[in-house]
Amino acid sequence: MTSTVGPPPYYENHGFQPENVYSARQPGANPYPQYFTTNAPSVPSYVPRVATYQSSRPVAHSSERTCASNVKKTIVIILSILLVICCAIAAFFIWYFVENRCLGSLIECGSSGVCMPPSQWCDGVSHCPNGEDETRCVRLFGPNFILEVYSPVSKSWYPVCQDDWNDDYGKIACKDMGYTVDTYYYSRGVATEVSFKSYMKLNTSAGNIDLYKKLYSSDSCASGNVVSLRCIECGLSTKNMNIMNRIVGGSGAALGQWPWQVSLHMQGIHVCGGSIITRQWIVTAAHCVEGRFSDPYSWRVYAGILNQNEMLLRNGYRVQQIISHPHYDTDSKDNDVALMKLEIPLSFTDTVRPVCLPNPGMMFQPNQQCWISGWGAEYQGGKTSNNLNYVTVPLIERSRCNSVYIYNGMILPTMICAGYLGGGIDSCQGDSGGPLVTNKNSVWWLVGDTSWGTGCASPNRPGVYGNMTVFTDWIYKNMQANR
Ligand code: 4AZ
Repeated sequence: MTSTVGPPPYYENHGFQPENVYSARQPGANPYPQYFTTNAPSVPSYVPRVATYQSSRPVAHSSERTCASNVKKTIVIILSILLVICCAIAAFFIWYFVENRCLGSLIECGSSGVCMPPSQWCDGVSHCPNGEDETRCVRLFGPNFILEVYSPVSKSWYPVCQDDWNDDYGKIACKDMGYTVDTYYYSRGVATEVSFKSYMKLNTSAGNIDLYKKLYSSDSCASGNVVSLRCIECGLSTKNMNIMNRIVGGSGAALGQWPWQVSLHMQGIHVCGGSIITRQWIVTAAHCVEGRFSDPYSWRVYAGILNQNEMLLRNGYRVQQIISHPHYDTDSKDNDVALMKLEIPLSFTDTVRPVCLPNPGMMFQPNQQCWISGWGAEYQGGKTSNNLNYVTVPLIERSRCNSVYIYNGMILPTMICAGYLGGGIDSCQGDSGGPLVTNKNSVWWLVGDTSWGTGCASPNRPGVYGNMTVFTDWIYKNMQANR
């Protein structure tokens, strides 16, 4: 990591965006295909008849000829416009039926072509070939981890009312997000800052049925409290540091300061960084596990150690599985994120702890500072560092980072820029895959994973990080499917 300071940016967390947000969907768009009514007026097939010149007709006066020719012209223009409109309508219908394979209000299971009625989504019974109908029903919203349940019928998320809620339900919801019960932290009622129009409430008289079948939407919540759910005690750094601390050249991390930071080794050499998100799952960059680096058995993961020399004396954790983002693109570095599953779960201590994945609805403030850490080179072209370094970097607005004099349109929605346009402080070779974190509400959040940049710490060439917000849904789904 190379390290000198600049103006704060504004970054909005657009949230847990279901399915393929990284490819085509715009933030805030409905995640499910919309039903399009087919009762549009039918368009008559219209064959234009253009009068041809007849030599037997009497020769018209010059003014009559001009008038007739003007009428003809107008007819031709109107017919051309009609033809263009018909083509556009036909093209739209072709596009619509290719893109949306499910008729009516049916919802497609991923991109499988299998269609399900909304009533079968989130009902506790898996109907889709890959269980998509039961894996996206819960999410945690905002910095207070408010539990929300998705209603496929109204196509919106509702907060869960605390009335009659208990830890057993909390554990079920956590399992549905891919967490294991052993890390379950708490379910607690919190007063709502904004008053919600509707809630999801528990029907306790419904008997011993599935959680989602017990939930119903209601306009009231007697306690006025909604469920705040923590599936894992994440984002806690035991090292009480002065968060304005800054190290020129980015050196000097203390043990326990960045307890989620891991070093990923291949054949005894540090290759990339990563972040602990659960006992068994590490988030890193897809470009770290490409090609000959894709074999899980050749990797070792080191957690809770600051010094690379010390790692060589230890065994490290074996990797059981590597899941690279299916839409990762080597050239553009689009979707540069991957998951590593450890063979043996980590034991959490003061120096080995998970970072929190960002929840949708988190607004990163204009002055929000972030931190990067890693064993990367201390200058462009240098060798990796023996000690863990860290430095503070501000986020840079995507539009600014995409300007002609910075990255000229190369910053995709799956990426975030952070650093200083003046240069001097940055991540560098060997920091890849490692964390870009921020502290909000006394919790550390994983904002991004170190991905790329032109050189290191050069002016107008800030670091580029994977935008973790758009990956959280993919991460939860994969943890859930590979438990
Ligand atoms: C790398 O190759 C790398 N300056 C990481 C970060 C940056 C450049 C390169 C950003 O791992």
